[in-house]
Amino acid sequence: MDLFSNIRPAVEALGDGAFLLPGFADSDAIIAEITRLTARSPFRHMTTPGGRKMQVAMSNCGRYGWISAPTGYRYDTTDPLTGAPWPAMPTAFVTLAKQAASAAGYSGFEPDVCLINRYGVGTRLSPHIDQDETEKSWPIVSVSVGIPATFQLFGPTRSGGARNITLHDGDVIILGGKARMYYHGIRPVAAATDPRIGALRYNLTFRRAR
Ligand code: MD3
Ligand code: FE
Repeated sequence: MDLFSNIRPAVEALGDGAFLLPGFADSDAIIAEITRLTARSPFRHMTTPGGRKMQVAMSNCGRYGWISAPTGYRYDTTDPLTGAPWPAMPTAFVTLAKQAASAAGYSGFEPDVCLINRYGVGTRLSPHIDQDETEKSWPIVSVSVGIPATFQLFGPTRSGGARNITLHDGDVIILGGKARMYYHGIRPVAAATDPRIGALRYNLTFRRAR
């Protein structure tokens, strides 16, 4: 313990390379950026390779965007909805992701993707592993905004059951190490209201795709 512990962010180790930074992010500024970014590349419900529409509405910013399509999952520099490149990643987003990664012990993180997820009440994200990135050794940095959600963190398989972690407005989690390849999902979002955005939750995931 030193005299400066009060100005260091709280870092809660969740085990296996996962960390929680409660309230680390300035969600007011993030909401303003999401509004601006999604005026250019709007939220849309992507179709899975199995032919189902995803409940989560998505967009991206950065050099690459994550896309689900009937032909499969991929990262692409072009937004298939607009035919244009994804909007550039705001410098404030890059700084936030780098600082969060550093606080969790992952220095040198340079994200080239920011996937922007939008959840309404009842929206869920089924357990999955994020494995479409060429470079899988970098962590993923996740930022939650708006109404809370229950995040489920399984292990390398779904059979061992999950830890339930409530993610609140401004919370950041960093998934590195072994946890980077763990199954995870979001439980159906419970009814709640955020004074700025209403009954919505946004999540940013900063990734290194290539
Ligand atoms: C654990 N998003 O976009 S973020 C996703 O809240 C995704 O929108 C959720 O899962 C959301 O792929 C959860 C937290 C997260 C992100 C990546 C992970 C947890 C992770 C990668 C490995 C393990
Ligand atoms: Fe994921």
